[in-house]
Amino acid sequence: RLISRWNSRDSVDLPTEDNPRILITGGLGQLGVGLAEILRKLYGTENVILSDIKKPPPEVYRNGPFVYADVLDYKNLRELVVNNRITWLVHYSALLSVVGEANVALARKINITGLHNVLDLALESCLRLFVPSTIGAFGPTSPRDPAPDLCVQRPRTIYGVSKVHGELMGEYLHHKYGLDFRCLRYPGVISANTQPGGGTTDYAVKIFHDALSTGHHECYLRPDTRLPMMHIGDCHRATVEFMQAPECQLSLRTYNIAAMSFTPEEVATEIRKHLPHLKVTYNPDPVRQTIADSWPVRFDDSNARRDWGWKSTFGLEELVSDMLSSIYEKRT
Ligand code: AKB
Repeated sequence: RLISRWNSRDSVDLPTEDNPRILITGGLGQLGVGLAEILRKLYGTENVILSDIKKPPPEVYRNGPFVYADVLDYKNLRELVVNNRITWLVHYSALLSVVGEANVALARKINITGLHNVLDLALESCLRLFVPSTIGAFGPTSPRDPAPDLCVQRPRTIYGVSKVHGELMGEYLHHKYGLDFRCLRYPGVISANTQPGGGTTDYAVKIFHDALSTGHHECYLRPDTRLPMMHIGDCHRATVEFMQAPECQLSLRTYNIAAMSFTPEEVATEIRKHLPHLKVTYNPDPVRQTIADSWPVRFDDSNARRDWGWKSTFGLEELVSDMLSSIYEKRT
């Protein structure tokens, strides 16, 4: 019996370049569950492991493997990578801009110490490592319209500082030791089924829910605050296409990706084409307004377009009709 069990290991599918085994950290945030669903369709349900420190809702357990993973616990992470033959790691654990400012010590721990664990593990285990960065990695002295891939980056939030640190550490380890580090700077991501957790761009999700429930949205930003935004479908597609891109196509390791830029007033006007009674009042919050004013109003993503063929599909019009119909369907 022992021998036959041993022999049967010959048929174990080992991960290959085209058949990765993927671990997603911080999987219960805005992006993890949706990305896992796409990756599972491409690479097989059992080959994509979602992880977090929280207990997920039952459907997450039903849809595929879910495990506990604490990015501050190196041994726990290493055990997961070794036992599951992981080859790609998508590192979504992070505190966003607003919660980060409210708890700088915790943001430093999760966003910097946690990232160091993931970088060390990726290097040790030869993983392809994806770490998202953000418009928040730019600051008031960066070019704002548009912000190019390479320019001055002096962010004024712990979130931004930790993301620039991540970009630089990943690129350093790539150049020094060949770590396959891949990083995209995401705009504000807009999704119907998942909530963002404590960011400056969160109003752009809440306004849709408010439009369909009470018909009134109180916005914490000024009506003319323009920020880069993206539909979650484009964000997931960019992430998957970038992870699949052959290394020889990448002239950079950190790319901006863009889709659209709008102000609260512009998105409200577009929503009113469907729901004319939407009322928006403005009560700017000093913390969030100062953060938003320090960020770019537009991204230059020409390098991503040239190197690995990035192209967004949702503009403001498509985003608004998709968000309204998806939220409406869920409510009825
Ligand atoms: C935030 O607002 O903090 C995030 C981001 C733009 O990175 N959504």
